[in-house]
Amino acid sequence: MAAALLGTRQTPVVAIGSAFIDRVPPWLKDLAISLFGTHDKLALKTGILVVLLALAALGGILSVLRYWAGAAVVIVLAGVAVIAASTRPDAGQTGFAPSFVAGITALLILRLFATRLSGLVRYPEDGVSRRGFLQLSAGVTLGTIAVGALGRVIGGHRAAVAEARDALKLPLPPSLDPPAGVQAAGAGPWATPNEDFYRIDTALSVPLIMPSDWKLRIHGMVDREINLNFSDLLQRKVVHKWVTLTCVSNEVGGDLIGNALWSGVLLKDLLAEAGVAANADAIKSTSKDGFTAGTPLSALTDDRESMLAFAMNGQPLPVEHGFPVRIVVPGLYGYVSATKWLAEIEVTRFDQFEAYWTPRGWSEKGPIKLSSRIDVPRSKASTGQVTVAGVAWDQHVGVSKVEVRVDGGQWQEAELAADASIDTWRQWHWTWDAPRGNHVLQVRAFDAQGNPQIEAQAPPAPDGSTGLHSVDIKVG
Ligand SMILES: Nc1nc2c(c(=O)[nH]1)N[C@H]1C(S)=C(S)[C@@H](COP(=O)(O)O)O[C@H]1N2
Ligand SMILES: [Mo]
Repeated sequence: MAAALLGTRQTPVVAIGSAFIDRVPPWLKDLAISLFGTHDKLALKTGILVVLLALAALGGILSVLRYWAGAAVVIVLAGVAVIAASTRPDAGQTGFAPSFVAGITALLILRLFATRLSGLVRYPEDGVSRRGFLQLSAGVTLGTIAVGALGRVIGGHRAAVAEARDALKLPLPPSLDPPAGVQAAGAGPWATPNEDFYRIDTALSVPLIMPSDWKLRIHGMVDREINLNFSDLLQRKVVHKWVTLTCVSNEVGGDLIGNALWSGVLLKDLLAEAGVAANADAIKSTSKDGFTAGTPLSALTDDRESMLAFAMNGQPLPVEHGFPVRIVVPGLYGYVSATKWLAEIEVTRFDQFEAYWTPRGWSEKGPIKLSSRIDVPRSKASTGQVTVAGVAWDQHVGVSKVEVRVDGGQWQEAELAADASIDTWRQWHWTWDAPRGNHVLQVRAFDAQGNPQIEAQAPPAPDGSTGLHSVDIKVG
């Protein structure tokens, strides 16, 4: 159940089984395959469960004699599962958790049984203890079956979607390599790997959509309604484009920003095909789970290549990032544009609707604000030549200059890495001859027209934070 809720495949049995498969000598693997054929995995799981039952029985017996001896068996067992789960290549950040939860649950249940059983061992004829024990056994059994079944329903659907995702053949970009020269010395990766891409949404459990079930309806103030399924979408002309997404909730210096190579179909083409009414000024996009975003039509029909994206860095969208289809609009914060698990697009007018975040205190329109961030160093440096590096962004406007200053002194121009386009962030670096002591580094950027970044501090609400990123560095 915990694995299903957390969306990880690492149940204790799967984790230990997978770790075991990776470690068995080849002859044993071959023997298992020759004995059990394609049922070798079932055989392994059965074997694990048999060993588990035997150890559980041992733990139970020990716990009646001495609770902690039984508990030790459980702790070792759960510990092995936690280690196995957290060292799997696809462990992620939550892989260890189901085994951990299993260990805690087992300890609690062992405690309940141990108290009931020790009474029964002392007074075998006592009907009350006997009934208590039987009731507990029945309760634990039923509870286990119920929770397990629920976990299987949730997890099974997720697994089916993951499998369908793995099996997709998508029109992919010719190369996943970043354009030449965009990486600045010392800065973090210019292209954000999917696993490290920030995730922000209101979905407590992610919508699980089979590509074969995905449908999009484009309607409202249009001449012709368009209905698309996933294979219709893939038949269309596909573009690949690097775009930096940013969340309006990003604090100054924050990490709710990521840069990826998106593949998809231009919204401009679809909207032209639908025939948009002259007095329409917005689209309201709705996700499978009911989130809505309101986006100015102008940002979808101009030359910025806003798209219905189905791939991210050459892979089908990860489920958390909107599988199978989301919107990507360069230059606008995610909350007004980047609808994941897209289900519907209504062409309309801003005076006709309110999108999800508007009545919750966020601005109706959300162009991204010019910002910059220091990535290295963040807290310490040694005296002498220190590389100061980071990113600056003003999507769909562009960054023309970045400056750094130390302890409020003169602004010094940093060196800019190459610009992939005005729709991505731009890296910069600057070499600092760092003297011993505590210092404050600050950065500011200028947009393509030479306007400086807003220095006044403002919080994210209602339309994006402003202020300069400062870091305190201890040099020594
Ligand atoms: N369906 C849905 N799409 C959504 C959201 C959401 O809550 N639900 N959040 C938006 C916000 S606020 C942001 S910043 C981006 C984040 O996209 P990411 O999680 O892929 O980084 O998705 C946008 N799309
Ligand atoms: Mo966001």
